[in-house]
Amino acid sequence: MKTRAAVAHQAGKPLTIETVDLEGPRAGEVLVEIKATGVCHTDEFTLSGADPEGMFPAILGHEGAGIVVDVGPGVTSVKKGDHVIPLYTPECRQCEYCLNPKTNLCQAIRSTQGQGLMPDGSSRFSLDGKPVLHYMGTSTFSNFTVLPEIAVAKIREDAPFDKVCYIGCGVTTGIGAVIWTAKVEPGSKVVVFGLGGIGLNVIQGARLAGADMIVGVDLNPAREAMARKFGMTHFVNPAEVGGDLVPYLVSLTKGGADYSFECIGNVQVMRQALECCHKGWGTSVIIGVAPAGAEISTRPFQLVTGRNWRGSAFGGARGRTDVPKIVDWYMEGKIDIDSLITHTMPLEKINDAFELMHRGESIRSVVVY
Ligand code: NAD
Ligand code: AHE
Ligand code: ZN
Repeated sequence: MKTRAAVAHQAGKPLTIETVDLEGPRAGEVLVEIKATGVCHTDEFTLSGADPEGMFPAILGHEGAGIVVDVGPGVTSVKKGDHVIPLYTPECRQCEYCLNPKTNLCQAIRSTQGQGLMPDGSSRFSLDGKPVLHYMGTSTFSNFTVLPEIAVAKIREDAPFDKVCYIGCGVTTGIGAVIWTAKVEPGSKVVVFGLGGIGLNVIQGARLAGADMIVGVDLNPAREAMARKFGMTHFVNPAEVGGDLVPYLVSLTKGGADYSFECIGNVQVMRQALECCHKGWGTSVIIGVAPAGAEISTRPFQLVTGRNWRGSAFGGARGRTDVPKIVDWYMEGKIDIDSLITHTMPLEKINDAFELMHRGESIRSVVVY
């Protein structure tokens, strides 16, 4: 079949809207009509050329929602007409990782996914007879996409696609990092670095977890109002702190953060996020994705004296199990998604979403097909 898609032909160049060829689903795969997709900073990261796994031409996008329109042989867990959210972290429920409660990082299809291919090693997308690569196993910047059955979460049918698509990455990543990765306890002091599409969801998660103090750190003063609405109690703009940010935050939190979260992808900030944690027990969670070649550093003494450094992918969520629950939380009014979706646009205007992000004007842009 033919499908409209935004194609990334080259790093650093705008996406181009094209009609591409899409092969139907093979065994264990499903064809999904994407109804809406968010644009995450990770899409911009890969498009910029900073992703060591970035390959072109590809169809980016990993924060979608849609409807199953066809299934390949052997598919049993979803059927035509089901509403689904694509999962860049699948859940096969069989691999060594899925069977270990300590991780959500299903590895069943990770190696082919990282090469922009379906699990059988081929691409379903092509243009003028030449293959176009998948991205993060999802390629939601295409109106129709093919996914492995283990990479879709079935969701309730009354959930609006143009809102719950954000659960496909940002919402789950931010809230999940608080409740599943860090397991923040009531009364905690939390510091969040970067108040964009992820950091604001960390703030929302910290409020849900019952944190007492939620400090937000961002260079963009326009982030303060939205962050306060989501539960931030103190705002810090590093550009306005005279001197070193770390002692400032340690003093503000009266000894250091119980938990900090880096939601930017900046290795210098990652160090600050670790070092502002409380001696003896503070835990810092890296969520931000850093460019190829970047490395983190700190004095090992920071860890010897009880600070913990960890990371979180997709908020520690097991997609097929946890994503439908988060959709329920949204539908029950327990979490806010609507306020964070600051812009919507048709696929033809998708490059505007990247411009708005660069200018710091959007929290989340959502493309509606
Ligand atoms: P975003 O662009 O919406 O937000 C980033 C925020 O950081 C902005 O508000 C910006 O003003 C702020 N910022 C930039 N530099 C700063 C600095 N030096 N100090 C303080 N604030 C600064 O991006 P996003 O969509 O929220 O994504 C954030 C990061 O999380 C990205 O690196 C993205 O790739 C990553 N991410 C990771 C996962 C995961 O599973 N680990 C999932 C989604 C996104
Ligand atoms: N490809 C990059 C790393 C990108 C990365 O860390 N991706 C996150 C999700 S970001 C979503 O917005 C993730 O889940 N990583 C786990 C995984 O297995 O990819 C690189 O550095 O090579
Ligand atoms: Zn993302």
